[in-house]
Amino acid sequence: MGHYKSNLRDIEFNLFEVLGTGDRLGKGPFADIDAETARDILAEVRTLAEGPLADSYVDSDRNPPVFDPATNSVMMPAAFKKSYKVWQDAEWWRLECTPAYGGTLAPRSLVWSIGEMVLGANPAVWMFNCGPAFANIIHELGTPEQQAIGQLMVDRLWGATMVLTEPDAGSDVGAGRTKASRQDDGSWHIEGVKRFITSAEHDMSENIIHYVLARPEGAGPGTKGLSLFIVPKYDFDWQTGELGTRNGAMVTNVEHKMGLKASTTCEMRFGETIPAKGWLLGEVHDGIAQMFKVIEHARMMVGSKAYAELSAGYLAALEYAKTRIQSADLTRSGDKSAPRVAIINHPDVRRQLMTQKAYAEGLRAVALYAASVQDKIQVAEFEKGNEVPGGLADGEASAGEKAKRQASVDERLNDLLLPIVKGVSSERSYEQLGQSLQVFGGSGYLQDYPLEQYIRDNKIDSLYEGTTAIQGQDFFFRKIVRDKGTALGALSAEIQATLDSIGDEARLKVEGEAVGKALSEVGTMVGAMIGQLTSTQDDIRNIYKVGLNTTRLLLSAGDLVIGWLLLRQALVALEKLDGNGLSASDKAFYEGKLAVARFFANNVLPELVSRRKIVEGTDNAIMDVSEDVF
Ligand code: ST9
Ligand code: FAD
Repeated sequence: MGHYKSNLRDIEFNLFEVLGTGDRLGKGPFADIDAETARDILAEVRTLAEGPLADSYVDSDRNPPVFDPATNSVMMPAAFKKSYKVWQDAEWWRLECTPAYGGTLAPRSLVWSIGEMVLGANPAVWMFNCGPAFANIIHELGTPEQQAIGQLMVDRLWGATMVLTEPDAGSDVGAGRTKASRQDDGSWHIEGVKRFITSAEHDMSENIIHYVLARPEGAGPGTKGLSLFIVPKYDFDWQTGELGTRNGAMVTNVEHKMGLKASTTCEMRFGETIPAKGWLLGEVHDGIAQMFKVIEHARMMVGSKAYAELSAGYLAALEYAKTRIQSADLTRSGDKSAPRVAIINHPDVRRQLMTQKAYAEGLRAVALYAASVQDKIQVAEFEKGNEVPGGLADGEASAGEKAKRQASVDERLNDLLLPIVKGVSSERSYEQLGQSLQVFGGSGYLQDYPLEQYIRDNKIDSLYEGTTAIQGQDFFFRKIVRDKGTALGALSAEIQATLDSIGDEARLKVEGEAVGKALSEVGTMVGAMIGQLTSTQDDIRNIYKVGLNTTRLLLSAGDLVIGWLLLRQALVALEKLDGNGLSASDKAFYEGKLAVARFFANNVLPELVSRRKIVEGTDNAIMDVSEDVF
């Protein structure tokens, strides 16, 4: 038995009992996958995840990839290669791949459910295997000639990378200095140094396609001056895929890092010894917008990875807490001869476990909710293709127009949710994994259990794909202010609709009131921050007040959405519990949903009151002191 424990029951609960994924299956864009097939796929992926994919997780941490500077190559651990091959052979990655290249269109909520299990079992397997998903970008944005490259990437299972970061351009991608110069044959030569590039070298595919941001000669500063180039490791025949000469995109170092060691993190030098030849994606200079299509996908992946690891950590801690006997029950602590009990009986351990459960299941609920919004966008896009034109009275919106309007709200809602999925999931998962380890006592600190590796592997999630600070700023400035509150309004309306649906249900009164109060607190925080932003007209330094609160707002909005979704799940659970014929395990599962919603409402959501007060009372005191004070 490997290290990984999935929670397929909860995944299926989200998909089929709460989010309505089942209703979208077997028709429209998802005609090829009905609900039964989806359940079969999930079960098969779980078997792989808990078995052969998880098998190499520990080994590749202790025996990480080896870099050979003489040949600029990397040897992957044998055990990892075995897991990787199992995943490639299973072909479930085709659900991430456009039908144009031989994939099957699947709802994103199903794809990310599968993703959760693979990412929880062995995250590097999913990451190395992103080539087919990257190929979608070429299909969508490439020229007709370039689209052939995407097909080769899928057919030959080439690897792929996203190449943004440079030594002096991390969060500030626009500071990148890597340059591109056009050649007479229409290709480009790339020159510069990139760092921290995931999957840039390995020995598991014959070729790797790098998606590189570089600045064409004469282009302007900042992100808007960057273009996106397709730069292969080996040159190749665009029709047959036959490999040609080695291209000048070289890995010159592989980092030694805290965790996630199976995933290679590479320094890359372009055009240093031989020219690094590439092609401008779509023959248009729109690099940052094009790259954000990859980034949005990758941010979803990172958020899913983060809570997948927390979920596994929580389930491991839960199992340990039921078997580890230590100390007497608190009610008998004065009695030295009282029987010793399993630690799950101690109130403080229960507090820790229930907080972990709340965040593990709550963050899953948030990610799958975002994914279900993506499902709706997929359906809307499909229906747009089938739209019946005109023939309506003045002022009457066609079904197509209505669908279009809704699609645009859904797109904005998805945009609003992404920093929550990425930023909140990574922060809370890391924080709570510390608590999972705590449940193990000193044993958790040993390599005998997976917790210490989970924590090391998880830390990266709040750093890459935009640090939490960047997610907080994205959430407030772009997803709320620039959006003029449209998506936030749509989300608030959904939360309010759940509150309204509670009606007279006394059993969820406490939870409903807590979520209602949290909604109002977050609304007040946003209002206060918009006030601070507006007051920059009088004093530009007031922008610091906003900057002091963007992460706080992001985490608070995350708690609100978690509280809301746990409540929504509790409503479903209550209905099930009121019915007949539940198995013992289902009864416990649904009762767990009520317990966790109540716990979160009583123990976490009230914290939003003090966070709102902090936001309202923010001044510039720490911006006014000198650096020497720190
Ligand atoms: C990394 C990788 O860390 C780690 C893991 C890799 C794992 C392997 C790969 C797996 C991925 C697989 C993907 C497959 C692909 C599948 C696709 C399927 C179809 N949303 O605000 P401005 C754009 S990689 C959308 O002025 P600044 C927008 O075009 C390294 N677009 O920014 C905008 O123009 P406009 C990750 C956005 O001040 C333009 O940018 N590094 C968004 O110039 C300029 O916007 C990072 O993530 C958005 N949220 O630059 C960097 N935001 O406004 C973090 C901006 O006209 N830093 N755009 O629309 C940032 O994000 C900064 O905020 C910044 C600031 C660079 C954007
Ligand atoms: P910096 O930008 O220097 O940030 C340092 C600190 O300052 C952070 O806490 C940050 O939040 C804060 N900060 C910076 N700017 C601001 C601001 N404006 N406001 C508030 N706080 C701010 N990159 C790729 O291109 N491709 C990859 O595949 C890839 N994979 C990676 C894999 C690993 C293991 C690692 C470690 C990194 C990877 N990265 C990759 C790079 C990653 O995306 C960057 O590390 C990340 O964007 C942060 O940049 P930085 O490390 O330069 O930190």
